[in-house]
Amino acid sequence: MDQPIDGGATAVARAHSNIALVKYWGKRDATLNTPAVGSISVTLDALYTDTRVTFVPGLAADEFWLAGCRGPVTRISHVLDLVRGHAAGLGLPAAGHSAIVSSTNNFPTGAGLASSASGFAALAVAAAGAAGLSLPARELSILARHGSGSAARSIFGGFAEMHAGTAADGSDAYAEELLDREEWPLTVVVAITEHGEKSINSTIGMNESKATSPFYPAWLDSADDDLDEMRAAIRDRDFARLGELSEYNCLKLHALMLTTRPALIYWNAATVAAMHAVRALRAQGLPAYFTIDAGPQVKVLCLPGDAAAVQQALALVPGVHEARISALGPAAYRLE
Ligand code: 2P0
Repeated sequence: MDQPIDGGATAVARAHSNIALVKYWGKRDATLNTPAVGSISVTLDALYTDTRVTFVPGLAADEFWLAGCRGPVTRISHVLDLVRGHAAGLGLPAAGHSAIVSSTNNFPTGAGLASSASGFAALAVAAAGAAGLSLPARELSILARHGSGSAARSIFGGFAEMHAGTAADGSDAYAEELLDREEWPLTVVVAITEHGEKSINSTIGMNESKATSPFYPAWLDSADDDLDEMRAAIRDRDFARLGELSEYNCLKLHALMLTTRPALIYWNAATVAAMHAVRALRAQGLPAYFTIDAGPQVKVLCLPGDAAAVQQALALVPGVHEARISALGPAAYRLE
């Protein structure tokens, strides 16, 4: 990380990426960035973002640096504006200052590995800290949601549920922890099939699905059933039920994407080959289940004792560059 800038109020935070088992796609309110459906995810230990925020007196405008390169600042300034609003209410000096935000990811950015989830969760924690605010996790989750819907879940470790909410001001659209990672230590093996950035970002993609896919109403209607069943699978520690439902919900999301106009095809040949490899493992008696987000990477859920076998099988799939094993991760936290 860069050195702190003298005279500014600084905080550094780390937040881990997450993978949804029951997925978010579609917005209830685009301005508040509230989701149309709830979601349930696991936080990943192996993938994280570190973010430093410094409020600098006299700085003309917010700046965002990702791995040392200047990045787009609009969404970041939106989250910083909310932090400045909280700070103004308490008479804190950050209320009147622009900020320098610098981030690094330990994984490929914008390629379906949820860098916006870890990124905006780390931003929420670091910006609140740098401003001198002490916000409860629920408020941090709402703050992160304004940056990116999936980021609301990355405030928490282990298993987290995001509530779609119904309130007009978005105050009940937050995530909370369902289970600590120690309570059910599952493993996720991440097969990386492409390092480049994805072609259509999630925000645009989900708005197009809502506007054009005939499957969108069915996606909304069936979400609560999946959430209920996933909560029960987690409560009962029923891995087969969790895995089967994760695959089903993932394929339902991709059916929605494929029937969007123009079609959202996030898979490549290696993505499909990896899905078949997971099903072949299962046919041999090894319980492993895939899930895929808005990108070509395949995340495979398995029990910790099977992780090495799953990694080996995925590494043999043509087009898989790397298969990375991850335990479940912790909640977002300050690094100092
Ligand atoms: C999820 N995804 O639940 C789903 C599964 C991708 C596929 O949340 O517009 O980047 O910033 O709120 O959070 C990706 O959407 O979208 C996402 P915005 P975000 O993880």
